[in-house]
Amino acid sequence: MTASPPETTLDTVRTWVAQAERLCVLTGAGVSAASGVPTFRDAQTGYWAQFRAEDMASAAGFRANPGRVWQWYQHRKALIAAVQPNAAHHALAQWSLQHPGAMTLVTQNVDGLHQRAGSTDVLCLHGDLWQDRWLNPTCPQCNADVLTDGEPPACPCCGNLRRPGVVWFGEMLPGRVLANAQAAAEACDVLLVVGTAGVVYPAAGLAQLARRCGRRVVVLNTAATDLDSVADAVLRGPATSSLPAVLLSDEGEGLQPAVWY
Ligand code: BV8
Repeated sequence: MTASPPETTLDTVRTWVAQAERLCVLTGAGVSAASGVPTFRDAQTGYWAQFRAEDMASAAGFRANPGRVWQWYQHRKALIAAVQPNAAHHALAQWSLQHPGAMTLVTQNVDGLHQRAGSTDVLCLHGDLWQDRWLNPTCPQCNADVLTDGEPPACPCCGNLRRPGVVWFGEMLPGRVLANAQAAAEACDVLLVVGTAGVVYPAAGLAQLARRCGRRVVVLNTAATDLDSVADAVLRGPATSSLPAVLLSDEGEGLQPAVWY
């Protein structure tokens, strides 16, 4: 894709969004980066650097070492509890308020920052870091309010472990959530793909699906992604700049874009 004058691409995308009756937005870890939440593949810092995220974010990894995986999620929860949503989260929530029912927000993120910024009805493809659930089928005494104090906590009667309420690699996504996300990608006028490397499926497949249905696809990212080739336009820059510039008409005036092409 040849570079075009910054104002052309950005203004074109703004026009597409302004004319859209239905907007679908797919977000990834890059949207939370400016809040201080390491992106999924950067999340391995310090002690955790010795582990691969894919090994930690899997049922096999958890069963192999429940304590270590449980502590990794406790580490991430503590980190996320200490940060705030950023301008990207707020721009999405504000646009949705200004255009009731016109946005379907689909996220791969499990941090809950979209919801803390005020977004509602968020389709969480990969679950929720703040919701735990049982690892195995429950016994009659399994009660989330009556747990051992181990890491992970367990049912004192049958030993069933609590596990993070996220979707691990190799696990199916929640069927209704995925179906609703796919329907939104098929039916939208514009799909914004923001802050995701586009390598994790079936989430990344939403971009191809929208494209196959003749929908406008725009990728907003600080770096090249696997989905750039599917996009009608690519806005290169941080989501804290690009989303307000695209969504909020009074934003971006005189904005010095990183590069929009
Ligand atoms: C499934 C929750 C059916 C956990 C996550 C072999 C066996 C089994 C499955 C597979 C297999 N091979 C392939 C698969 C499919 C697999 C997959 O896609 N693997 C990939 C790695 C190849 N998918 C699955 O397993 C899914 N389930 O397919 O079920 C099945 C079942 C059995 C067997 C076969 C199939 C389940 C996937 C869900 C995994 N769970 N999260 C947790 O968080 O702990 S995924 C995890 O990655 C996060 O949710 C994260 O959001 C997501 C995607 O990553 P990104 O969001 O893209 O983040 P990343 O760090 O990669 O990139 C950040 C981007 O932001 C970058 O592009 C960067 O440039 C940009 N950026 C940075 N800063 C900014 C920015 N952009 C804008 N502004 C900034 N400031």
